[in-house]
Amino acid sequence: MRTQVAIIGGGPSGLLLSQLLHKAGIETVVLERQTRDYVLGRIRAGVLETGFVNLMREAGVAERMDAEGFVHDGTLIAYDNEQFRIDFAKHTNNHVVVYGQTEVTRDLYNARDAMGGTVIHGVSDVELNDLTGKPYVTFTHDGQSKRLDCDFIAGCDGFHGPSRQAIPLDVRREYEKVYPFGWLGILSETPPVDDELIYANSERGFALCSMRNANLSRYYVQCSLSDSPDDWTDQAFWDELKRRIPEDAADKLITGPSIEKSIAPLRSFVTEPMRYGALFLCGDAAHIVPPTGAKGLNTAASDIHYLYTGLVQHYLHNDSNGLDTYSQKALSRIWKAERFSWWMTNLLHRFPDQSAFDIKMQRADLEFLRDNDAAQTVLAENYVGLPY
Ligand code: RFL
Ligand code: PHB
Repeated sequence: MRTQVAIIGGGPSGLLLSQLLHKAGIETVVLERQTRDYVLGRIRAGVLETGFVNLMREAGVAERMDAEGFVHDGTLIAYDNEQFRIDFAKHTNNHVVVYGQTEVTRDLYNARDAMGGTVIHGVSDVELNDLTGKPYVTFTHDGQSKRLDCDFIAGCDGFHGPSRQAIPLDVRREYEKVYPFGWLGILSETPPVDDELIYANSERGFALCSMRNANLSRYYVQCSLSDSPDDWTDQAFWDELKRRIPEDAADKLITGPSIEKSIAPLRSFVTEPMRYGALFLCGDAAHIVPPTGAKGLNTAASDIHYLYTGLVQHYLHNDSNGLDTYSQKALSRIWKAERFSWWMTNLLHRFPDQSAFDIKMQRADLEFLRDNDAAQTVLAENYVGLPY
């Protein structure tokens, strides 16, 4: 088999890249380890920056998102029993769109089917070969060994995939911070407690009220890394959430059975460089943020934007500049999203080793943010997404 761009991983990064390139007349083959149902069963991000929304439009897959996504012009920040609002519209003239990653992925799969794109599910033993010469990917499918020759490889295979590991250790540099807690999340078929998201700092730990649609809510509480979802009954979850959000929100919270419950660890991680020879890393394969700023999926999208424009320049205009500057441009934006997610995580969580002084600093940071327009602008600009 031969293609122009071999894409490893059929999550949102790989599918979006494949769809954009196909529309520009560039051939791709996507290799995905899991079944489609498995990929669609993963409940992850829910907040899209305008840059992501625009890429979905450019890819011709925005119809349902434009009809069903919710535009959010602001967000609520709560601490103790107080609450204030960051007005994105006022500070940035911009907004975010609430539309689940599951739906984004479903729309992308449907578009790939409609265009006859090649997505091969159930591959194993993926190996990346001859990255600085004539690149090719080998893998097993249906019990047979296969070889895919290509010009370029896009490593869109998430944090645990093989692409990042294919960059030699003497070239690769990794930066990591692991946080001493996780997020326990539940999905429930209940109306959201508010029209906007509530990020809450409480003395019992962080909580977040989010949503997917008018009758589907997503809630999180900071939990211990040693907890398992089975330790938490639905009732225990709702009781704990209510203790961490302002009283009026707790009073109007509508609870119900959870339809999904999981724990995600929190990590900041960046690998440099994001290009090695013919290999380009995108999304979680290259970097991870803690979910506090809703940046995971959105940083994946900015990588895809830079790689897609670089590949179009290369194939359609015989210009390699976009590919040559990919790593530098992508990383420059990634580090700012890393900083924002790290800052928001520090602002809103309780840390096991936090001193009384540290808690006062956090409180001062929150009060400054509540009272200061410039500080609110900084948060709003980062939250709606820095320009590409
Ligand atoms: P993905 O979504 O992990 O997709 C990678 C794909 O590669 C496949 N793969 C392989 N394919 C072939 N061969 C192999 N050897 C392979 N190894 C892996 C995988 O099966 C998968 O289909 O990465 P991508 O596309 O870069 O997208 C990134 C986003 O998924 C991610 O940034 C966000 O979901 C992060 N994230 C969240 N982000 C937010 O903005 N808000 C959230 O609330 C939020 N919650 C989360 C999250 C990530 C989580 N992870 C990674 C466990 C919750 C969780 C639990
Ligand atoms: C979500 O809805 O899953 C969500 C929203 C905002 C975040 C993280 C997760 O910061």
